[in-house]
Amino acid sequence: MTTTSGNKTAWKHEALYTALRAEIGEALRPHDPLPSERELVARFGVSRATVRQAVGRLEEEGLVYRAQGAGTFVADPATISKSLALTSFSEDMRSRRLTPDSRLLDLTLVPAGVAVARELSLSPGAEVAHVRRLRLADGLPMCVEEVWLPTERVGELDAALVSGSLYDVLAERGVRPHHADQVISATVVDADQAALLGVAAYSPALRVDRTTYDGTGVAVERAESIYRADRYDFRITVTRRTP
Ligand code: 16G
Repeated sequence: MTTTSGNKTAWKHEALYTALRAEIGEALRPHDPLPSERELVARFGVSRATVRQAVGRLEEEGLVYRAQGAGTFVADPATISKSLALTSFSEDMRSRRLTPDSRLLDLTLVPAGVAVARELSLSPGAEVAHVRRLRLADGLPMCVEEVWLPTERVGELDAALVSGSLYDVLAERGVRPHHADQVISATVVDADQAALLGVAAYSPALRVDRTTYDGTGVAVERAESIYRADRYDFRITVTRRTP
């Protein structure tokens, strides 16, 4: 009994989700409002919970976005919305059904230097692997990413290892990014970044500086990512404090 009704609910969810995805791809344009919850309940003969589940899934996939008090709208597919969960570039892209890829621009062992050493709590002379990559989504350049990793904490890296997900490589070595301090700021791209990203020099970009820590609070990565502002944004849920 329970299984049959469970299956029925799952089937209704899938049918509604598929119908909405099709509608988003065909009839609706970016920033158009999605039909209201009540309308969807009536049209598809499903419960409110099913509607919320299907719309929630579309939101997770970045296909729609919610505006507080105004409703749910079709997202602009040219923009990737990044939540503030600690995820990797590869995870972000895959969750949006895009294929992540990288072009390695530099992989060298260098002394940390004063600025990186301060972030990673190392001595300035300590060895770090410097990895600079162009990150792509479905073949389109999305971001230029530079990371500095303390070799004494994460081990040696080679080109083959950083061609895929760096966080997967770290996980295989038992290094698990747990939390990070991030600063997001506005910037413009220089000539080199512009050529890599396929935009004009001085185009707007989002710069994200991240220091990543493992579960014990030890810094394992310093990263600086420059994202094309026309293809990327950050989504933050803010909650009002109750007195
Ligand atoms: C994200 C991280 C970056 C990390 C990379 C790993 C931000 C701002 N930066 O781009 O610090 O090195 O993911 O991605 O989120 P990967 O596992 O796909 O190589």
